[in-house]
Amino acid sequence: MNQPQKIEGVAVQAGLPPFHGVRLHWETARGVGAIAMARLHTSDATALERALGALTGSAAGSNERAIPVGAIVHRTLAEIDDGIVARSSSCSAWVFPHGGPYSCTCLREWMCSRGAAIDENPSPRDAFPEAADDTEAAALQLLAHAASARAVPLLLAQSMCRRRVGPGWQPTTDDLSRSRRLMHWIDPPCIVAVGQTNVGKSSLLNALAGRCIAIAFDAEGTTRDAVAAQLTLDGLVADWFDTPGIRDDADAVERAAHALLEPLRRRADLLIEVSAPGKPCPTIRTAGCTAARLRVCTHADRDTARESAEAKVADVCVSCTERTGLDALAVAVRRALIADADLVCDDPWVFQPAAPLPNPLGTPTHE
Ligand SMILES: Nc1nc2c(ncn2[C@@H]2O[C@H](COP(=O)(O)OP(=O)(O)O)[C@@H](O)[C@H]2O)c(=O)[nH]1
Ligand SMILES: [Mg+2]
Repeated sequence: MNQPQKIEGVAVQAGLPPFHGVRLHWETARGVGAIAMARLHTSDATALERALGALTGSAAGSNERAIPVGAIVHRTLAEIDDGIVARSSSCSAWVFPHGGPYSCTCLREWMCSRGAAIDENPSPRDAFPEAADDTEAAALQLLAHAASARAVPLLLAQSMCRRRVGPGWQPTTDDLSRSRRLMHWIDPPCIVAVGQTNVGKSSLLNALAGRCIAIAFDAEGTTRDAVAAQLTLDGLVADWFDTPGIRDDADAVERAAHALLEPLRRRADLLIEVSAPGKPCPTIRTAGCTAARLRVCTHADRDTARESAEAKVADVCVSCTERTGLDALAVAVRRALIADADLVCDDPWVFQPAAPLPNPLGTPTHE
């Protein structure tokens, strides 16, 4: 009964798949990334040995390629990818494959088809048993999902912040609002650019991205669907949506595209109201839209631009063709979403679970 046998070069108990008893949790930021993080944990060290053996093609126990506690090694992963395996304790290990969504999906399916159980929502303490306290565990869990690198120092400081204010600290409404804004470092905020046709909305996205994502052309109605890209603006990773221009004589297709965009505008964290000299941004009334707003005037390269009514009321003036004003725009965007004061406040950040919403228009192109 249950004699050891060889499957794919790995000693396993007959009848038991190699990942039997192993829980798998992906701790990775949404979107495309360089490196993904998966955590394997069990209540039984032999089960983990067996799983790691199967994953890395090394036999458990006797094999010299077995991975001892504390080791960090580079291995082939199920002949799907290669990556780093770190054995953090007898019952848990981290696997760091490449972050491409396709190879991550293949690896996850490979492990699940061999008996691994997906851990959908482990508590921070379960996910990070090595953390010194609950705050550090929660901070590490958010860190693993953080889209923006600027989250790192702030998250790492949280354990000390908590100790400083003591156990009796109660967050005020301002603390909760600040904490919500700080979550933009974790889940990319949704930024939607709106305005008349031909003011430079598509050119603005292209200028910010540094490449052609949206077609910019001086025929009205060129952008008929929302086009999205993930941009990093003053260190803040954000999903930027370019939308069709608003005009009175829109045809049926354009009007339908606008109706489809209503949920996107409602979901926006920031509306960029784009104008150009002589072309103000129409008033955008969206029921239930609580987004912050930023007024951007394009065509700053034109001689008369500065004197225009649109430039005078704009928060930022840019030239998409000369690429001027883009850094100031990036800072203004970050400030509209996360205030400067939020960055220097040393009171605790009250964490909410990272729960990224799927993009209504699919995964944006990654910048
Ligand atoms: N000179 C100048 N031309 C611009 C600027 N922004 C956009 N344009 C031009 O304006 C036209 C319309 O731009 P587009 O981005 O398609 O506008 P959209 O309809 O709002 O998306 C194109 O010919 C662009 O090259 C700018 O800042 N300066
Ligand atoms: Mg356009």
